[in-house]
Amino acid sequence: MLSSRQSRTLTGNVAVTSVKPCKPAHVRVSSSRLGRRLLAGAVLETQQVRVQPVEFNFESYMKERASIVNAALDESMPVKYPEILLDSMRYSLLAGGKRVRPALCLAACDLVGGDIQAALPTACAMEMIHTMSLIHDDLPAMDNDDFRRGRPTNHKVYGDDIAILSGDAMLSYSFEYVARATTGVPAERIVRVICEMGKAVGFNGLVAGQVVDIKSENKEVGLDVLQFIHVHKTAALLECSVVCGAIMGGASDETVEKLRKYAINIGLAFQVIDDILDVTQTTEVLGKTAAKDLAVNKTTYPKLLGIEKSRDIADNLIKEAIQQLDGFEAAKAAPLVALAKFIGYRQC
Ligand code: GRG
Repeated sequence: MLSSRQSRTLTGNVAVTSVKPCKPAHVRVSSSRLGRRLLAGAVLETQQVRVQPVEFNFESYMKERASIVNAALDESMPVKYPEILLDSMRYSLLAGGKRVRPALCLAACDLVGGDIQAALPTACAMEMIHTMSLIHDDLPAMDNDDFRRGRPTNHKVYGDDIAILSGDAMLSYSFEYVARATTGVPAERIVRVICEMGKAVGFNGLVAGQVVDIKSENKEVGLDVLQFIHVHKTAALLECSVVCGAIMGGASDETVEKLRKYAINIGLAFQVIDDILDVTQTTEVLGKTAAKDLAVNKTTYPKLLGIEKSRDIADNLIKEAIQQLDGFEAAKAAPLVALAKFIGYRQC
């Protein structure tokens, strides 16, 4: 469903429609509506979860982290022969996006006392895996979408063949990049991270979630199946981002598992909110086609439970996530608290 403010452009010989990109986190966090919700959340959580309030500028934090990650991503993938492949990979990887997964990865490393440089290649790898999953998700054989991050999808510009292959190349490169570009970290941590990445992507993670999602289209599915889809398709990579950041930062096993619980909660909340935004936001705000779930008759949280109940579930998941941070020094936990609240109250 396209909004009237979209403009028509021509890419190659394919007529496409461009929309304004979904603005990065830092732009929207300070909007007054979200600001009020964040404030309300902070009061609630300080009463119930005992995380002490601290001064924290989320907007400038995300801006700084996104610029570190964007520079590293740009450098990680220079244009070379065959140019069409690297152009296609860079087209999607450097197209913006909120950079939530790399931010979580670096914040977890920070929280456990690590140097963020130790986790930077892993943070970039999270964005590579996320981006390749979006490229494949948008293909005609899957969700068949024309817009992503406010511009025509990869296959609309480069064709299905190159989009498939650039996703494949980006996935394999994410593993190579962690192994090759991580410095000053014991090899054992790197192996653990690569193992977590494999688990998050494959038949225990994104691919499993996507398969069940596709096979559930046009079927009546219950909350258990829907939760399986969300936990695997979306939460797995958010979990991987947090856990791998903590491992690279040298966290104890106990801390890694505490942060895993935080991440699974925000991961599930992320997709519940995504379901709500699909029916409450416009294509222009989302930077991707709105009301898509309705159009293809997908089961979602709002469809099963209604928007208000879905909103309550997301609120509780965010609250439970923040509870896992109880016991950490408040100033150090502030970025992960703010990221959880952002995920729970985002508008795109
Ligand atoms: C082989 C890894 C691999 C994947 C293939 C296609 C597929 C299997 C899985 C689909 C995974 C998918 C697209 C899940 C949706 C996750 C989601 C809610 C994406 C939106 O994330 P945002 O809002 O997007 O962070 P930006 O653009 O801001 O980065």
